[in-house]
Order: sequence, then C-alpha cells, then structure tokens
Amino acid sequence: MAKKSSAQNKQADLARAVTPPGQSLTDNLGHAISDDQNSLRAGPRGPTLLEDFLLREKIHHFDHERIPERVVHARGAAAHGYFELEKSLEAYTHAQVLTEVGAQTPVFVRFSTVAGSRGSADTARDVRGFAVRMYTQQGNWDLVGNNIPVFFIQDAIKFPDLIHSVKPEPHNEIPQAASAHDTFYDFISLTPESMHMLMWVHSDRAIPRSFDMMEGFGVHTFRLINAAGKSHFVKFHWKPVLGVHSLVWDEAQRIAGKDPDFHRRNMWETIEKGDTLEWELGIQAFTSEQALKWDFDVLDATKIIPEDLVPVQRVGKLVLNRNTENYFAETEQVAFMTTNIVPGIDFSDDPLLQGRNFSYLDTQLSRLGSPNWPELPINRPLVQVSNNQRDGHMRHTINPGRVSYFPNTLGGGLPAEVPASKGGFVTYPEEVDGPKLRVRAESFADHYGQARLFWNSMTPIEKEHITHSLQFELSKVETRAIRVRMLDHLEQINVVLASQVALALGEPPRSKQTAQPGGSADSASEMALLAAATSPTTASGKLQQAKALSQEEGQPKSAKGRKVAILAADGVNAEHVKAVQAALKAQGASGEVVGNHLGDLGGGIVAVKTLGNTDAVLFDAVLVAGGKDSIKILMQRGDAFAFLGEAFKHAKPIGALGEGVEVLTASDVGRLLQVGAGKPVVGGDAVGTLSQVGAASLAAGPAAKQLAEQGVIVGSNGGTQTAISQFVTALAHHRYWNRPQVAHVPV
Ligand code: HDE
Repeated sequence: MAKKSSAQNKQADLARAVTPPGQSLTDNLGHAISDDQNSLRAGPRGPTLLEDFLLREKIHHFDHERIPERVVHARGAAAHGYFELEKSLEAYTHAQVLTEVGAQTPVFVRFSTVAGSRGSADTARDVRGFAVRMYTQQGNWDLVGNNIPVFFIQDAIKFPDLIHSVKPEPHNEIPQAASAHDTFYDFISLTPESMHMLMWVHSDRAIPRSFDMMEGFGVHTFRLINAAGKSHFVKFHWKPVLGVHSLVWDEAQRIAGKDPDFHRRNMWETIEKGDTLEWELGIQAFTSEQALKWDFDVLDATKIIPEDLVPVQRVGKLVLNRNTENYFAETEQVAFMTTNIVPGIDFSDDPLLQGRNFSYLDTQLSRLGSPNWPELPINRPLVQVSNNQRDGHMRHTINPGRVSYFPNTLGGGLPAEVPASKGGFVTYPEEVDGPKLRVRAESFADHYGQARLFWNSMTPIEKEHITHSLQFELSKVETRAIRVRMLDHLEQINVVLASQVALALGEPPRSKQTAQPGGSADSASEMALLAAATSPTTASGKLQQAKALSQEEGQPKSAKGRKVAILAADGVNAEHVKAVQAALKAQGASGEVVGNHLGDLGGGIVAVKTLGNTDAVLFDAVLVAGGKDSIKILMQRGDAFAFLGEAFKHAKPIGALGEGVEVLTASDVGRLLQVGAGKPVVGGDAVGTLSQVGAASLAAGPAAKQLAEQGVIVGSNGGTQTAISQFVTALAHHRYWNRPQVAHVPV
C-alpha cells in the first residue's frame, strides 16, 4: 500500500522547479546586471541604443508573458491537496487509486466559471468547472467535471455553437460573463435538449457561496473495470462536507463589483489560515442491464440518474490544504484532459464525452504551444515517463543514447510494453457494430421530463429563485420573438413557472393561476402557488420528485467557514466583540470588526475593515456590538444602516447587542420587521414595527422569540451571552426566507 506521505510527493516534485530568490541580479543567461533602472542611451538625453541587450531581453520576455486564455473556463482558481480512499471499490475496479484503502493520492483541483474571461468576476451566474487531477501511482487521472450534473447539449458537435452563443456578442464584445443576452437565448430556445440544464443554471446552484459549498459531478457515465474484466457503469460525485449553499442573485451581482475575487479569495484565505476544503467522493455504480430498464439513456449527458434509483456510495475524501506557489505556473498552465484515465477506469459511448476526448489534447497544444506541455511541472505525472517521443519546441528532457524507436535490440528492447497483468492500460473490449450515421438516438429524445423532475423537487423558495432568475435574464433579451419562444419551452416544464415569468415580460400569462411576484416569501400567495406547481415527469425512472436535487433539504448546516461583520466604532463595548469572536471561532466561523476607521477602537478591539471599504454582501451575517459612544457614531453613518438593510434583504442573520439594538431599530430592519404580541410576526396581528414597539422592551419578551425565528437576534446587556449563542445558531441556519417585505428594502 502506498504510504500516507505519498500525498506530499507532488509537493516535492514541484519543489524541484521552485527557484529560490538569488542574491545577484542576472539576465536570463546568467550575466550579472549592474544597472536595471536605466536603458543604454547615447548621452543623458539621447536615443536608446539597439545594442542594449538587457533592455531588449527584459521587454522581449514581458511582451510574451501571456498565453492564450482558455476558450471556456478561463476564470479559475486552484489548490493542492490529497484524496484518501476509505472504502475499496475492488468489486468494481482494479484501479489502484480506488482500491488501496488509506492511501493518499496527491491532487490538484481547479474551479472555474465557463463564460467569462480570465479577469471576470467570480460570482457570475454560471456553471462552475470542478476539475480534479489525481497524481496516481499509475499516472494522472483527471476528472474534468462541473458543479451541475448535466450539460446543455447531447452531442459534442454543438459545443462551439453553444459557447459562441453565450460568449460576449462578437460585434461589440458585450456582455461579459453573462448569459442574459439575445444570442444565448436565441440558441437555447432552438435547442430543447438544453432545458434540463437551463433549470439548474437558473437555480441557486449557479451562484455558489464558496467552492467548498458546491457539489462536483463527473457528469458523463464512465466505466469501472474490475480484476475479472467485468464492467460497471459509474457516475462520480463530490459531496461537500459543508453542504451545498448559495448566494442570492442580488447579492452575487453586488459582490461582482465589491470583490470580484470573492471565491478565490475565500479558498486562499481558508487555506492560509490552516483550514481545509473537503468533499467526499461518491459513486453511483450500475450495470448495463439496469441501465436498459430506465426510461432515459445513461449515455445522454442531459440526464441524471436519480439517487433514488442508484444511491450514492461515499467512498473517500478529497481535502485541499495547500495554496499554489505561483498562479501562472500551476493554475494557468495546468492542462486537464478527459483522456487522462488509469487502468480500471474507462469511457462510455456518451457522444459528448467522446467529443471531449478529442478536444482537450488539441486545446493544450494551442494554449501551451508545444507538444512537450506534459513536461511542465504541474502536468508531469509522478511516475516515470519513458517512450520514444522526441524533440519539439521547449523539450526539457535530455534523452540519452541512439535508440528512439520500438521494437529495438540496440536499446535492449526498452522501454518495453507493459502487459495488462502488470498494469498496462487495456481498453474495455466493448462490442461495437453498426452503420455509420449522423443521427441522434431515439432514447435521447425526451427533453423536458427531467427538467420537470428538477422543478418538482425544489422547495417553494427555490422555485421562486428560479422564477426570478428567468425573469431577470429573459427581460434582458431584446428580441421579443426569442422571449416568447422561451416562454413556450417553460410552459412545457411548468405552466405556473411560465406564467410567472410571462408577467415580468409583459406577456399574457400561460395559466389562470398567477400571483404577483412579491420579491420574497412575503408574497404568501406566490409561495402557495409555487408549492402546488408541479408537472408530471417522464424520463425520470417514474419518479415525480428526486432526492438530493433541492439544496434546502437534507443539507448539512453548520456555521463553519462563515464570516460575520461586527459593526463597531470608537468606544465599542469590547466585551461584546470578544465574546462574539470567541463564540464564532469555537464553531469554525470568524468575526471581523468593521469599524468607522481601521485599527484601534479602544479596549483592545482592532478594526480590520471599515464601513467604507467593505459591504454586507461580503459577509454571511451582521452584528452590531453595543457601547454608547460607538452607537452614537454608527447612528450618524448611512453605511451602517445600509449594512443592516442589505443583510435583511439577503435573508442573513442579524444581531444586535446592548445599545446596538438602537441602530437596528432605526434601520430598515426596524421599519419593516413587524412585531406581534405573542402572535406570528408576519400578518395582520402585528402590533407594530420593530421601531414602533421599541427595541428595549424586546430583549426578554415573546417579541424577541418572534424575531429570532426570522434570524434577528437582539440581546440586552443581561442577555448578551444567550443572544450570542442564538446568533451563532442562526448563522448555522444561514438564510431566513420568511422575512416580510424584503422587496421594500431600498438597497
Ligand atoms: Fe470542457 N473544455 N468541453 N466541458 N471543460 C475545456 O479545455 C470542451 C464539457 C470542463 O480547469 C477546454 O484545457 C468540448 C463538459 C472543465 O482547466 C476545452 C466540450 C464539461 C474545463 C474544452 C466540452 C466540461 C473545461 C478549455 C463538448 C463538464 C476546465 C481549456 C464536447 C463535464 C478545466 C481546456 C480547467 C475546459 C472543450 C464540454 C468541463 C476548449 C469540446 C460537458 C471543468 O478543450
């Protein structure tokens, strides 16, 4: 069995290429440089001389620093770590990486968005790439997947059209990293096979809270082959230990401006402070006989295999724990390929996967410029490479000797072929026979059944988010005929969905049942309507709803990794701040002091952010600490009120301690939150808004409980400790969708 320490092997391998900073400045060929600040010129004010080889070399290198960005998935961030197998899959495969329990395999994982350029924002509504490379003892295994389990198209030949349609329009290069434009919906409305994926893309899955709060999927059906040569089909899953959690759309758009590096920063900081990002590897293994019984085709990448039909077995853990040394050398130059598989794993005939198998090798040549790209440190495998391939641009390997062919006797017959019994790769001998045809299989023909399954499986609030997202994107489509075509497709999925979207587009509703979109759960009629809105499914293994599609149900909820803004100013109650920070830390969360200025706020409290340089959207919750002087200052600051309004609007936990309650009462939260006399907060029984009732009386009474149910925690000085622990609990709950009138928050 490979030693646990083998996970460090890739680190040691990369270290061979890490150049320590030298003592003396030299050019690229080792000549010491005496002046790196002034070019060589004829006289102090004269022209620059062609002879200045130092200037020319420096500028020459600079001019060529960029390589072409990826055509898709250009925006990405990556980290190192390991995969550890917990349960042997020897019943299904003889791949060492999936049979050696306890062995740690080094990994490099790159997350990405698809549509935007390298410099675009992290939080665009988009599919996320989830590309995992394992440096196994049998060569590299790349699982180049996404965070959504299906894809837009069934056949690789349509990929260039799909991507051309979603990319900025070619005449004006607008819009960047956004699908909300005519060409995308022109294509999509003519491509019904994309409807299932479209539902996922309009769900909250397309705006993840962080990389480690999203699932990963291999998407295609692959094969596993065991030692006896028997094949099973398999789908690969990565299940995040923290559960699947998302941003809200308005928040995602604001983050794009406030911190375009939101996701990559989060991963970087998590690892820098010694924490890890973790997933479990899950597999759905099934036989071709099982597959033939289902009313959908497992070779069709627009279909999932519901977990109700084939449960996901969790078999190992993926841990990311090391940041890159150099973004370009590692994240930019890593070259994933679907064809990087190891013995015991093989392809299925999914036509999308088959097309990808051509594409990735090809793309690396265009991006990295030489067939020797596998020699780059991040790409080279940990096992020795030996073959008769030679030469080419940028060859690093020095192959000694006169033999570069096989078979040979002059080289002792080496390097020799490796028989299957010794680990040589052998393709699974699948029987194939048939006429050459350009056709789509009949079994790929159902385009709406699983879109309906997805819709049916959503909670009302998730359905509302899908509705809002479609309203947003389609209202940006300028060509009416395209908008109407999209409504026709939506009607095939669910008539209420189509009607709600039609309302926002100024089109006649498709059903008598409509509700005014309320903006949130305060539109009780919309919630009720959406809850009841389901459609009969097809191509779904006879299921009307499926497990694991909703991210509101059955997900682990914890405060770990969550970030709280503690609003404070000079004279803040230091005990409050320290107690909140300690309680958060105990749960793996953190509290950052956002002050009226950076630095010392008194009592040992240090502000690390300011009300001016950050924003509520960059945090998971907001708390106002007490302290008379501090509150006096905060009451003068519109940006403090904006913090609370935004957090309220985005359904985040809000807390106020001691005098901090005054700020809460005076904010939009106080204006809008209704308080009853022991009755539910939402509805006609309210005795007033929070500001009318007055904050001071809330701390102990039934009203405080009502507020807590909506994720608003208030604590007078006496009840501070209780309030803090309630606040941490609220943080683990993440979002409170049951708040009234969030659409009235003017931020
Ligand atoms: Fe890709 N894809 N893709 N793709 N893809 C690329 O390869 C392509 C598809 C995915 O972090 C490119 O090295 C074709 C499905 C990820 O470096 C390119 C087709 C899925 C990444 C390419 C697909 C993916 C890529 C661009 C249709 C989900 C980023 C640069 C047959 C399962 C990997 C590169 C990274 C990258 C082609 C469809 C995932 C152009 C032709 C389906 C995660 O070769």
